[in-house]
Amino acid sequence: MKYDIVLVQCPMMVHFWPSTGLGYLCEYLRLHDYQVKMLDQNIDFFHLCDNREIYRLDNDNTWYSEELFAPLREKYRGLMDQQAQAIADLDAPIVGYTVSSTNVKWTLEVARRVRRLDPQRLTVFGGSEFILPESAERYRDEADVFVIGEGEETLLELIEHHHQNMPLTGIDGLICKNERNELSAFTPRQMPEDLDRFPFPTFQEADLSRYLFPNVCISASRGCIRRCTFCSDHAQWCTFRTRSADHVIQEMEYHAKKRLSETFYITSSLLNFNPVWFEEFCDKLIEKRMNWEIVTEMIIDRRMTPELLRKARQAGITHVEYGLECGSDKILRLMKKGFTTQMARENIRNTHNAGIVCEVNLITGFPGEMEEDHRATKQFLSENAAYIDVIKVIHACAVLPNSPLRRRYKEFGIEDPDQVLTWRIGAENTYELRQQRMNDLIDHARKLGIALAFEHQPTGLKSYLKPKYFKQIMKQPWRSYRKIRRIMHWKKHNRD
Ligand code: B12
Ligand code: SF4
Repeated sequence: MKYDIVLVQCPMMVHFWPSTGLGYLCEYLRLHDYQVKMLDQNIDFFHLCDNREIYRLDNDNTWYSEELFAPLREKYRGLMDQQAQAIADLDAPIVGYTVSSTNVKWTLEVARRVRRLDPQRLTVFGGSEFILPESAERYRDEADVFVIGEGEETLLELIEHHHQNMPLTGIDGLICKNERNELSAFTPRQMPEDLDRFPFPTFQEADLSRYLFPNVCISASRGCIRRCTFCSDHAQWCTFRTRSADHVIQEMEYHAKKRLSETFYITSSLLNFNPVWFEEFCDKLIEKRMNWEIVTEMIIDRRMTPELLRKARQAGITHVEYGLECGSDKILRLMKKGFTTQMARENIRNTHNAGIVCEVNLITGFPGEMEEDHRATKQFLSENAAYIDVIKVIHACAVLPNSPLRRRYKEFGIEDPDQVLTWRIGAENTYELRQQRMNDLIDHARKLGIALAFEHQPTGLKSYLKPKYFKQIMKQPWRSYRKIRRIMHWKKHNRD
């Protein structure tokens, strides 16, 4: 069979669902009558690798660090050859790879081999490693074309140009190279306002039973309405756009029918970006009486009234994750979180009281955090322990590339901003101190009997959740709720 493009995902990416990003690209190209082949070499590898431990989110450092990755490269040399051959055997003039920080090393190995096997193929890189045009410079010798940011329209135009033997220069959102290996100038693409114009991923050719979770990961919007200083979400998507409630529900209906599963993970950074949209979404779900269970992320917002949260529960939202970050109003202001501790207190209590499992994320050592701010966070946890069901992740503050914290590091007094984890502000804020505060919060939460899912250590995420229970929660979130405290290694200590 002849294809217009083959889209590849190399290891290591989560094995929970097929790639949402590639799903969108496939669907959009098919809508325009192109023949697309999606190759998930990540899930193939997951099923044949003899050490599943490397797939735990805790072990993500294996994939970042050259020292840890080198033995894998050696061990799986033969497999990489086979994967490259499988791509080269397909009759497709373009090979597109989805590249993220965790699969970049393996992708480079496979892409180099494919180029050696057939130098005529056009190699295209896109994905979360290509949020900003600077990434093209870093990987300039590894691909012919780099798609920066949202991929649907840029990739479509690229294929059209390639088909007609037209030059690729001048396509917005893309960087290509000339004969002298120089990178073309970059013009960002104007993002379409209406996200419903992109058909949702159907993964029609994928064997969904090979993935860990019984349903797909649904993306309800792109970007964020907030601009928290430590976050890089805004750099990736620039504008905030949302799909209609009907379009999201259609996707759920499609997959519920196909997979006979009623559980969904909706990721969009925030599902309650607009309470009017959110209420309409809940009303429509209640009307449908689908009995679905939804795990999602939301922002703390004063407009989330107890009534609206009760409606959310009625609509099937069983788990909500909030980026609480800390319990100090001064630090929340510096982070530009857009809420106060008072609002957080109300949202958290109302969420729990509505019968929704309330999860929070915490960050220690944000620039400016003093001992009294750290104490305020502990105080917040003490006062709200009965309503915080799970602390999902505790992070020592990281300076993420592309975040405002990285761009404006001088304003924050950060001395070595390229050290994502180990940056410092003199002796006042060091990695050791941030970790010390993280461990102190962990001890404090333990005494309060609040369950903890992950903590972020230098070796990566440390999980308190055994994978089999994680799977169980995703399968039946609400029914597993009562087991959560037993599942986590921590037991209730001091609570009533
Ligand atoms: C949901 C999510 C998750 C989910 C899983 C998502 C999934 N579908 O499997 C969970 C919670 C499991 C997760 C885990 C992790 N995540 Co995550 N996650 C996200 C989040 C919030 C949304 C991703 C998403 O679904 N987007 C929607 C789809 C439509 O967008 P997309 O995948 O980017 O694809 C578009 C473009 O990138 C482009 N594109 C993609 N591929 C290709 C390929 C080609 C050829 C072309 C042309 C274009 C193209 O076109 C697509 C359509 O427009 C993003 C942040 C964000 N808001 O985007 C972070 C994000 C992707 N995660 C990130 C990280 C670091 C992680 C972890 C490593 C964290 C950790 N330490 O454990 C893990 C491991 C992830 C992995 N590699 O497998 C980083 C990646 C950074 C990087 N440089 O790669 C991000 C960007 C967050 C951040 N700003 O730090 N994550
Ligand atoms: S941390 Fe969350 S709320 Fe803040 S900008 Fe990032 S995605 Fe949005």
